[in-house]
Amino acid sequence: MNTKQLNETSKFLSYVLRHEPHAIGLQLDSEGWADIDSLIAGAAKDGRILDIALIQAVVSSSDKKRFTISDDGLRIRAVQGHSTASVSLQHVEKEPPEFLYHGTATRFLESIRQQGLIAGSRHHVHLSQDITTAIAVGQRYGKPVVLKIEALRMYQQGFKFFQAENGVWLTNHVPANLVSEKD
Ligand code: HQG
Repeated sequence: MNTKQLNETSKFLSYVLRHEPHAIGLQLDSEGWADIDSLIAGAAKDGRILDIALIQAVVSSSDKKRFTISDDGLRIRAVQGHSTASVSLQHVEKEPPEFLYHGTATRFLESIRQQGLIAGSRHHVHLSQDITTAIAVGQRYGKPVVLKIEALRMYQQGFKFFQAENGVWLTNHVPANLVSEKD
């Protein structure tokens, strides 16, 4: 198992477990769980050979702990990042720290200044507690810029915050007046 194979499989798992389970005829329950045998069978029909050892290696090597396997070893899910309507994961609601960060690309700034942060196709806006993560996230779309969110103030105003199992912070929308560019 090499890094390339792990990365490609991780991308494939993100695709079917977060966005398009139907692409391989896979059913996810409302908490995002998929049966691992069905995942392997569906992937095989699509010409992608997976086995449990490869899946376990992807789960344990994921830098962001993107996936978890159930205690009985039979099911797998992505812990956040979904866009598919078949999943409505009940994340733990939590009081956030004073500030959270969001990495984006400079070309989105004008629109963010007007609309605030919106979830787009995913179910939530994704925020991180550290700036390094935010820079890496922003870099995926162009020249990165880190935005500082007044998370605790939002919470005190009644906005809900959730934390996924892997530590990623989630909220539904961040109003423009509580976002500033981190200097
Ligand atoms: C931007 C990765 C214009 C937003 C990361 C982002 C994350 C706006 C893009 C996870 C906007 C959406 C999610 C507005 C937000 N106008 N653009 N009003 N509001 N945007 O990929 O947060 O590696 O859906 O800034 O670590 O970038 O996949 O969200 O640039 O946790 O596990 O719209 O994906 O995790 O892009 O990334 P995305 P994201 P994984």
